[in-house]
Amino acid sequence: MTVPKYRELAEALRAEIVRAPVGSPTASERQLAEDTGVSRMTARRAIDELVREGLLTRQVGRGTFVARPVVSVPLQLTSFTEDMLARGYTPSSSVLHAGLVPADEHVASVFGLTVGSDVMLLARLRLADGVPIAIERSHLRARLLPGIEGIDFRHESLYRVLIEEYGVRFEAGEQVIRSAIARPADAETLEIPHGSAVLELVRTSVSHGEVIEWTTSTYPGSRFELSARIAPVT
Ligand code: 16G
Repeated sequence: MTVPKYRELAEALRAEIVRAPVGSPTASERQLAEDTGVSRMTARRAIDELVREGLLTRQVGRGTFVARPVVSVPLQLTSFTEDMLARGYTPSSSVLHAGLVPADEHVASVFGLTVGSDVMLLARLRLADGVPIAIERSHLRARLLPGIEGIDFRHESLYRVLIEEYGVRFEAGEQVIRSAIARPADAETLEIPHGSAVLELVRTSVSHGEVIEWTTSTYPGSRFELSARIAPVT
């Protein structure tokens, strides 16, 4: 079965759009047709498709713009892998750092350990359909997770490993959400312009009354949004 030309073009554009800041203008039909050597009709149909998907928005007399963050996740104690799969994206990771490190004062106080105790530091770039979505820096209580420093997290979900290899299931968690400006190195890893706004989510997860995970996730503000169910005060 052959893929219609406009679909192919829409696919190529989708990859560019998810990397572009919300609100930025996209090429006009005419420009797109010229640049890619397709007919204006094909260019129009490709843009129509992306407008239908909600990735682009048309503003009469002004042009077409990148519409909204691509990934929306609920505020729940779920994993990146689960969140992305539930939204139809293919998750993947690249490991930036994995190994035991001595707890500094802050980390020690989060885990209730003495300064200098071994904790596992796992830093990963998380991607959805190959697009960088977050940098996650996880500190883990190494003493309860023997051998975790030897696990290859390129193709593994941390939460799956915790449940299946160590029997650790989280019963509670706390999440702090704050805005920040991307550190220059993070901006490069996330492929966003220097000085971009990011969301930082700091999660502390507890199992059997002990903090097991303390993770800071840094998301580009342009590619990500959070949603939460709100309930009336009882
Ligand atoms: C989520 C969690 C993060 C956790 C990760 C595990 C937030 C803000 N953070 O990204 O704390 O370490 O999932 O994902 O939601 P994984 O099981 O796919 O490795």
